[in-house]
Amino acid sequence: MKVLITGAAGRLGRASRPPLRQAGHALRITDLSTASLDPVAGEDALSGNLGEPAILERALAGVEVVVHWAATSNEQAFPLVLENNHRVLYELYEGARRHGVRRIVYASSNHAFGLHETSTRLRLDSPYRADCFYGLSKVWGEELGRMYWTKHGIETVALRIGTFMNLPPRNVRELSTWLGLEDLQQLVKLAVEKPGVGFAPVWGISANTRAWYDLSEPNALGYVPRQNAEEFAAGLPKEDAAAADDPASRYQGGKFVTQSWTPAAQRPHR
Ligand code: 15L
Repeated sequence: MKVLITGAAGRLGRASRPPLRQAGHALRITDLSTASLDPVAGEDALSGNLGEPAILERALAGVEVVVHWAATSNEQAFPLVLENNHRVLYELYEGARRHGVRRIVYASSNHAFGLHETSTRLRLDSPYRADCFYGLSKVWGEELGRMYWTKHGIETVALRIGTFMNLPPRNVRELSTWLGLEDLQQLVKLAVEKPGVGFAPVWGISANTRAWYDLSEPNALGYVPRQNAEEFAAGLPKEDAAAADDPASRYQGGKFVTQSWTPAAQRPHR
């Protein structure tokens, strides 16, 4: 299959390329012109910003499936999130219609759910609770995908990525959100290849003992994670006991929650 990978020079992009190449897919890889794509055999590289119509048209020509990692990937000033995660995503889906793309594998995020408390175990149909404008853009992106499936028959696999750093978990929160390299690679391959999924949300995390997600629930890809962050738990640096009322510990989004947060005493309603 001809597969376009956007954000192909980033952490997720780089890790996605080998399993898709090995499975025999022809890859077109794109990233901003400032990023090093380092293409190898089986990959054709295109540098540039997908927000520019000419680049988008070249990127999508002949493509059946898009794996879309390119985005603003954490909380930033709203105009930047609006440009990269809303407008460019809209252009990508409209481009997909023009070019007959069958499926978009979309990089959603745990931050679409980050204002759920850490005591909550989420199911695939749990309500969104974005923890910042970035998280909210991922809610919007998932709903965009669902709409294009119903109205235009373009499939979307929404990968709700937890924490993928291509490293062992670095703190207690990541014991819940961690996604290991092997699990990411089987997930991406399934997301590209599994036939007939329609609109399919999937938790992009490993089989973590402390997961905030109900992983016993079947998903459309048949993704069954095999790694578990818990095996690294003993080696983690000790963390000070968090204050019971610290919103970064109370809510799943952690520090994304408190980047902008009004203390109770300063709120118009308490
Ligand atoms: C995300 O969505 C971010 O893109 C990533 O940088 C991490 O911060 C991750 O979530 C996380 O929650 O650890």
